[in-house]
Order: sequence, then structure tokens, then C-alpha cells
Amino acid sequence: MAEQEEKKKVVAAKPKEKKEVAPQDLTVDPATVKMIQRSRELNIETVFDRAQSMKPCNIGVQGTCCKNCSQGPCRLPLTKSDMEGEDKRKGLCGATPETIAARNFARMVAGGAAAHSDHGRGVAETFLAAARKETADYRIKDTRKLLEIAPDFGVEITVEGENGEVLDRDIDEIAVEVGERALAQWGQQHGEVSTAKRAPKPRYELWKKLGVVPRGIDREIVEIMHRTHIGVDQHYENLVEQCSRAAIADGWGGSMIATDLQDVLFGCPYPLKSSANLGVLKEDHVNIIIHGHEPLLSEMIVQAAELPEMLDLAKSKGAKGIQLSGICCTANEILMRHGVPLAGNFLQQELAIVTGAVDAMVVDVQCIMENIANVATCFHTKVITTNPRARIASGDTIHIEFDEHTAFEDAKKIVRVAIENFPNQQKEVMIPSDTSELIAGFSYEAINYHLGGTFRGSYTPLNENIINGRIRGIGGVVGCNNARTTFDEGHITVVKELIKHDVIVLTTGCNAIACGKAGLLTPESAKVYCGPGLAEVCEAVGIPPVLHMGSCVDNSRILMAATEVVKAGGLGNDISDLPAAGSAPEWMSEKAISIGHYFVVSGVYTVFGVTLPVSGAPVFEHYLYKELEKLYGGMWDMEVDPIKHAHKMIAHIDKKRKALGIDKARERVLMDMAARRELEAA
Ligand code: BF8
Repeated sequence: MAEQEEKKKVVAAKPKEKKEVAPQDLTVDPATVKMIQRSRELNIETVFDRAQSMKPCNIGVQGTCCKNCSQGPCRLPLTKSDMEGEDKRKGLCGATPETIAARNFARMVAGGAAAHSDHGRGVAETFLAAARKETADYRIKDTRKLLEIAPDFGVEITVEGENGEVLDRDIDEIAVEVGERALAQWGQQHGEVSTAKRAPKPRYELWKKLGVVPRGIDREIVEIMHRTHIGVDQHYENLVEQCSRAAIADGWGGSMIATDLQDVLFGCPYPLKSSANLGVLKEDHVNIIIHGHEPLLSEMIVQAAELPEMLDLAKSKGAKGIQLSGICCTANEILMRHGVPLAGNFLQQELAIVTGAVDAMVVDVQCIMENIANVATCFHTKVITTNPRARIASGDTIHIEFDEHTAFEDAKKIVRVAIENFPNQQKEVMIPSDTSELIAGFSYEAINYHLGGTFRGSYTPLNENIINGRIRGIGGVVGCNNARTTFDEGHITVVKELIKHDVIVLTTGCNAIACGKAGLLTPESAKVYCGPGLAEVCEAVGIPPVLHMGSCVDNSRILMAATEVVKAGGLGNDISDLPAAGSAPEWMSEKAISIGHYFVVSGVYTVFGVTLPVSGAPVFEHYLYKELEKLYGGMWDMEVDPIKHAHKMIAHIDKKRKALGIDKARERVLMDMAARRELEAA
């Protein structure tokens, strides 16, 4: 037995290192510094160690490695001579670096769009089961939102009475029809994904003109896989066009439908208080971390963990209670609707287990590192997989399959496993004390309400503050962590630089968690970090300068917020007219590429940090960074330095202010506070 235990620990053991990088050079997050230190003391290998011992492939980084057939991989790094003379690089089939990089890029879009959209499909299936009353565990909760979204699917919300009067239609009937039509968006072969029409009219018309309105969600993703097979689409512009269809099918389709139906099932988020970082774990409680993405699971676990019988069971095992917390986007989902604290973002998942306090880490899909299973073998932690699409071969995971028809029972089973495991907690618990208070829950509906004053909800006050220059513009800062860059530094630096220059920030995903840990999601942070204009608005309205809008599928909320800003008037007719820019300072996942591309084709200038795998194909790179603007009014960019990154966004915002003729207003605002007040009085 002891021998077996030792064997287990070996899989998680750190290989002998030449020279270790100091923890404080790997991250700006104090809890992470402590936990990297701790993992090293315990000789447990984490992603931070692997990132030192294994460097990325130089050709893959450039995007010019093709492994789409077995004659390769064909590796086409860009050299000085290729840059100076004629670029003669070709794969065996003759594929140019542009074709190869564009195909790789397209497959990333497909992977990302598939991940979001498959999540959305699961939500739509559960929604329909709830609407048809086939499951007792889920029900239609937010009827206001249901009635709001129904017309977008062509579902009538009223009926004509016998005497021609307009009557409310039965809510259950509406829900079933919405569920059926929403689900049909995936398999639809012709026509249009219906939610694409939510974009501002000029944007939708532009997409129609360019022929990129998606026909069906699955179809556009499958078509990317076909086109990128050897010998099919060998024109980078044509490939990017298909990327646009699939990305719109994600942002304005699969992701947007996921967000909407989740809101109807679980409630539209509104601002609430919580806290973030590993310090939310409690040594004397049963600690359950929910990690992954789909709220179908986490919502049930939240309910199960609140049952008195579970609390009693926990107490009978010697615990004072049950502490739920989240990692990655599941964390954001349960934070937004229930105020469940955030244990951490992507790069903290192994470290959470290293605290020794986690009784169960419950995972579903996406962004779950296989190595958590190895790290868990060094502690009592049970890693519980729950989704048939996502199992882990490493370590000793338990699989408790989660089914929407038996959801609550499954959730109770999972919570019980965690509680039963509490007495197995070993002595070596070390929880860093770091936590920060935060306010989250800014759905686009909540922003409407908060900025609209007491009597009406409207985006008009936000627009007025942008027009008068107090708010310079809007920055959407989102995305992952990436072990190839200093953990959380890019996120925090970009966001601080933006708010310092009066740019209000909308955030989701792991950026939102980073901001939460750094104390940027509180109204009080406005005074400390913002420029005077933004600080004044935040103080007047009582909102943080960085608004947490949810998980990565909830980037659709940012699209809707941008659409509402356009509708409120005074800032142009389309998203591409807005003084706004997007950013993913520490991206790493394919989902981020799909998100980036749907922002770009929605008209947003979008800057990525770390790297973009296109540098080995300069013509394709130029197409993404420069030429796309002519088509869509938005384009890609890449900047590693977070300060320069933020200033590229600010420069774009200023360019848009100038085009709108509101640049002068800001110059006046910048004179001083008294001058600004005079201006207002006039
Ligand atoms: O979907 S931001 S690391 S957790 S991919 Fe993953 Fe990236 Fe985090 Fe959520 Ni989004």
C-alpha cells in the first residue's frame, strides 16, 4: 500500500531542475508566489515548472508547421533570407506559409467555436427538457428574459383573443418553442443563425453583403475542418471568410444562446459582493472547488451544498461547514448568480490542490489541466470528472456522470463524496491568506439599470459620459492565463493603464478573475486607479471601473452591451464607430482565437498579448492586422508589452473619437475639474 502511495507521488514529482526561476518572477499574484514556493518545497511539479523545462516549438509559434497530412509535418520557419528576397517556402504539396498559417488559424477558430457552441447545445437541450417538464431539477426562472429573447427566435409572445384583443401567450408554450428553435440553430443547413440579427443593422447588412452570416452553427465549424483538409481551400482570404462565418456562429450564435438560456434557467445576473483568490478556502470546512465551464453542473452543486442534510453530514465529519469555490469560467458562472467566491483562474488549478485543503475538485469541460489528477495523488483531494466528453487518464480520478435528468441527485452524490473525504485531510494544509473583495454580476441588463438612474434603464447616460469625454472609451479585456508570460501581470497592467486613461473596462473569463484578485472590481478602486473623468462617473453611479460580465461564453454580453451603446445614439451607427477596443493580454486557448475573430468581424480593434501564431506568414499577418479593417472596420493586432498594448487600444479609441467629432470634448474635459463643470452648466 505504502509502495503504491509512493508510486503515485512519483508521477507528480518535479524532475531535477538546473535552475529554478524565483516564484516572484513568475507571477504578480501574491497567493501564487506562496503556492509555487510551497509546491517546490513539496517537490510537486506544476505548469510553472514545465514552462521552464520545455520551451515552445519555434516553428509552431510562427504558425507555419503543417501536419494536416502524413507527408509532413512540413516546417516552414521564416528566416532572414525569406524576408529579404523572394519567399520560396513551400510544403510538400506546395502549400505556402500563408496557406499553412491560415489553415492553422482557421482550425483554432473551429476548435474554439466548437467548444463554446457545444456548451451552448448542452444548455439548449437542458432548457428544452426543462420547458417540456422532462426534468424536475431545472425550471424556467427568468420569464422576463425569456419574453425578451423569444422574438429573436421568431416566437410570438402574444396571441389574438376571440374578439381580436391581444393576450399574453402561455409562458410554457413560449419556452418550449424557444427551446426547439434555439436547438435547431445548431443543425440548420440553410438560412441564417437567427440571433445574428441582434447586431446593429449596418453590421448585419455588412455581413450579408460579405456573405458571412452563418447558416447553421455546426455547419460552419464542419466546413472549416473540410476546407483545411489537404488540398481544399488554399487561399488565406477565403479561409478567413469561413473563419468569420464560424466565429459569428460562436459569438452571436452558440455563445449568445448559451448565455441567454442560462440566464432564463438560472436568473440574469445582477451586482453582488464576493471575494477572490486562494485565501477563500477554509481549513476547517469541506472545500469543494468546481472547475470548468458549464453552469448546468455547478448550479446543482450550489443547491446541493446548501442542503441542511449536507451541512449536518459535514459537521458529523468534523467540519464547520461547506466552502464552495470556483476555478476558471465555472467560477465566474456561480459568482455571477450566487456570489460563490473565486478560488482562482486558469494557472492556479494545480496550486489550489497544493494547499492540501481541497476535498474535491469537480470538473466538467474545458481548461482543465490533466496534471491536476497527478497533483491530487500527493494529497487527499478527489478529482471528480462528470462529463462523458471529458475524462482524465492520469492519476486516480473518480467519474460520477452528470445527467440533466438526474442532475440534483448526481450533484448530491458528488457533494457527499467530498464530505466523506474531509476526515482524510492530511496535516500539510497551507492556505495563503490572500483574498480581495469584489463586486460582480454586470450583465448588460444590469449595466443598463445601473447607468440609467433611478427611474429608467438606458445606455444613454453612458453614451453621454463618453461624448462629454469623462469616459474616453470602452475596453473589453478578456481571456486566459498563459504560462509563457508572467502570470496575471499582462491582465492587471493593461486594465490599470486603461482605467488610468479613463477607459471603462468590461471583463470576462480569467481576466475578470485576475482583476478580482487585484482589487479592481470594487467601486473604491476608481479613486485609486482611474483618471479623473472615469473616477467621477464611477463615484456618482457607485460602480467599479472594471465591470465583471461573466464567463467566456458571456463575451456575448459584451457584444450586446456594444449593440446597446450603438442603439442609445450619438456614437455612430455601428460597433465599428464606437470608441472601443478589445484585448486578451494572456490568451492561450482556441476559444480565445474564436472570440478575437468574432470581435474583429463585429468591428472591434482587438489586441492579443503573448504571441499570435501568424508571424511566420507575413502576408497573412498583414491581412489580419491591416486589411481586415477595410472589410469589417475591426482588425487584429498583437503587442506583448502590456503598457504599449493598452496604448494601442487608447490610440484606436482616440481615432474613433476624432472620427465622431468628440475629440474636442475630451480635450476640454482634460483642462481641469472646474472647467468641466462650467462646460456642463453651459
Ligand atoms: O473559457 S479565459 S483559460 S477558463 S479559455 Fe479557459 Fe481562457 Fe480562462 Fe474559461 Ni476562457
